This record gives sequence, structure tokens and C-alpha cells, in this order.
Amino acid sequence: MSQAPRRVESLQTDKGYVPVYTTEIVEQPWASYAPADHQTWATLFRRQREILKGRACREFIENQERFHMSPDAIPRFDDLNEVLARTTGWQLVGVEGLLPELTFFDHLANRRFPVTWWIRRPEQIDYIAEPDLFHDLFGHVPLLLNPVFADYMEAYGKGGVKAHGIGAEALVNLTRLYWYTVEFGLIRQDDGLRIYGAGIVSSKGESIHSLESAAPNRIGFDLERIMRTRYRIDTYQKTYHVIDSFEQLMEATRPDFTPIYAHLADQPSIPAGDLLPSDRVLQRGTGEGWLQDGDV
Ligand code: HBI
Ligand code: FE
Repeated sequence: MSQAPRRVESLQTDKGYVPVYTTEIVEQPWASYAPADHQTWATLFRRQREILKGRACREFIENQERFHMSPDAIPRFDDLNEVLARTTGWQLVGVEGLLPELTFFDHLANRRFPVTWWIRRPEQIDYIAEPDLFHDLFGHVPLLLNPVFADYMEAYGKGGVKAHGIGAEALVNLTRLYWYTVEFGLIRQDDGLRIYGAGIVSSKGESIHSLESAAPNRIGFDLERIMRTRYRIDTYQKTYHVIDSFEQLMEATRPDFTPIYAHLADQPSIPAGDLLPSDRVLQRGTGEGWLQDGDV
């Protein structure tokens, strides 16, 4: 049994945290999780599943069931990988935390999803700035069973590897796309507006805010508009982008992005809370509670 890894604490600052940025793969030390770790998983799992009834897209809940995810214990990566291997071919790999972008893109391009091996401490149960095991496993993994979304994630990774060769502007555009879809995306389904973004489904407050608050804008998905839209890391989103289907997302990422980056290079970025006359507006937000600085 390899020595259980020890969590490398990232530097917590008043601006959030300084990512550790490691690249190596870490075996999930399932046997060394403490009872408190399983209890944290159970508390977060039960709370989010309750809040997400009627709020998460149907594929999200269905796929958690297919993975047999439960509050009883932190899922084993090996068990989840068996399900993934016989469905969409994705595999989970344990990591310490945030990866350098190119490493992250390369994993996605090869159908490997990096999952942080440690779970937040009890005192961090309501909020943790960096992605922990709960965010990755509970939030990101279920949709990897959806064939179209699984294809999108691979295409995104391949696009990221290419963008890394093109330059920083292309990377910013691509990071915004990930942010407003994979992390904070909404989808319009026949029973109404639903959540698919991992950053939302793993957050108690934002699961409610994203769908029910009058404060944020909600606009129809537009690839180039998203790539120009700045975002905030430390608060709820000012604007949520709504897709009509995962097929729409996959179709949007089929073309080569190189000409899109060139076309966007001389267009100004869009502040996170602004609306454009060309937007398909589902809700014009009141902007209540917005901070006026700090979007990237
Ligand atoms: N690393 N482990 C991990 N998980 C992420 O979601 C992640 C990352 N590195 C970079 C990153 N996300 C974002 O910058 C992507 O937009 C690339
Ligand atoms: Fe994430």
C-alpha cells in the first residue's frame, strides 16, 4: 500500500488562495480517509441532493444514480472508473489540486478527468475557494456519463492544447468558455431552466441563486459572446449563459477555433454584468449585490 499522500495546503490569502499547481497523479487513498471526511461527504451530498431536486438537469441526478453515488461514503475512484470504462471511456485520475493549464487540457484531451483526492475540512463545509473532491466528484463526474457532454469535454481539452500553442489571448477565451459552461452553465429543458455547471451544483447558495434570483442576467448561449465575457471567481456569477441542449454545446465547439480567436483579438472583452443589444435575454438582472470590480 503506497504511503497515503498528505494534503499540500494551498496558501490562503484574502483574495482566495494561491493554487498549489502540481502535475503528478495521486492514487486515491480511500483507506486513509477519516470518519470526518466521510461525514463531510455525507453532509454535503444529502444537502445538495435535497436542494437540487427540480433544479439540476435530469441527466445529472440520473447519472449520480448510475454511479451508485450515495451519502454512505466517499465514492471509490476505481468503482466510478469501472462504470466510465464501459460507457463513455473516461477515467478519473487523482490529483493534488489545480493543474497547470496545459496538463489539465492534456488530461481532458485523453478522456482523463482530474479529481482532487482530498475533501474539505468540516470548518470549510459551506465554502472552499479551490476545487476539492466534493466539487469534482459530486459536481463534474456525473455528466461524464453523458455521451455528448463527454465528447464536448474531450473536444474542449483538444482545443485547449491547441490554444496553448496559439497564445495567452486564446487561452483566456477558452477559460471563459469552460467557466460559463462546464462550471456555471444552465440548460433549458422541457420542465424549465435547470443547472448543469459543476460550480453551481456543488454550491448550496448558487444552486438557488442561479435559477431564482432576480439579480443576475440570464442569456442564451453564444460561443463568441461567452469567449469575450469576463467573470468573477469569488462571488456568484453576474450573468448565466443558457444552452438548449448538450448537442448545441458540442456543435458550437466542432469548428476550429483559430479563426474565432483571430476575430475576437480586436474586440473588447465584456464586463461580467453587461448586456449587449445582440443578446437573447431570458432575464435582465437587477444587479442587486454586485461588486463593481475584480472581474477577469
Ligand atoms: N486543474 N485539477 C484542475 N481542475 C480544473 O478544473 C482546472 C485545473 N486547471 C486549470 C483549469 N481548471 C481552468 O483554468 C480551465 O479553464 C483550464
Ligand atoms: Fe471545476
